[in-house]
Amino acid sequence: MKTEGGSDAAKRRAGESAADLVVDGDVVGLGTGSTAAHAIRALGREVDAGLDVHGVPTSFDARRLAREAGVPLLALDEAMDAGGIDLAIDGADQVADGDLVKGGGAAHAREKVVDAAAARFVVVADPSKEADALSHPVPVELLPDALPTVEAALRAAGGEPALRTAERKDGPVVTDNGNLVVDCDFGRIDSPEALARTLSATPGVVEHGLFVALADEVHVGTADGVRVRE
Ligand code: ABF
Repeated sequence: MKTEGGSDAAKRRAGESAADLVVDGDVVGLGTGSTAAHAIRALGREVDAGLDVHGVPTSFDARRLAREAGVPLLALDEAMDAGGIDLAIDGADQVADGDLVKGGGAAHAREKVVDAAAARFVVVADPSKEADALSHPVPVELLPDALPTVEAALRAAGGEPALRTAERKDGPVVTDNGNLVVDCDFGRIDSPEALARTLSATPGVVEHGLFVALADEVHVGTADGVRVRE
């Protein structure tokens, strides 16, 4: 089976490789997307086999999948009270030198909160996500009323914003948080850190999809195995 952006077998190898890192008693951040979904299903099988683990979902979709897979869940505040998140496993739209573009699933605001809170953040990807430099359009979640001012700020920062629209109905994509998303094309991003600072400082921006220096390791599923980059 082929899925957009890479083979499902490679995504499965990456997801299962990251799930193998989980040990008894861990609290695990559960990412969004088809690669992280393989990790969630693998954790569900481990739970069936007796592993004591709790998940903290990064989205409505991750929560629903974890419930189906039988992974017990904690809310973020419960997880922090219980000692924090040991490991987060999450996908990416593009990976370059450990920096990421995320947000293809419009879940990057919660993903960043959970992934950044984790003691260890493991990215799962297939080779189609790897690049020498980030160039994927950057998803930007914003307050609906701020659309015109945020679009103007993004253009002033050298980007070309496009409001993300829903595939199955007329109108824009609405995030789990009730906000809009624009995908902003900046071309090749030579300084992700500087751009991340600019985006974070823009009034009305809730969160952007640049994850700079957050990942601890990247598990890339390949045709016959997994490459781990630290
Ligand atoms: C989420 O899902 C997003 O942050 C990222 O954009 C996307 C990756 O999806 P997939 O694993 O399906 O390619 O992690």
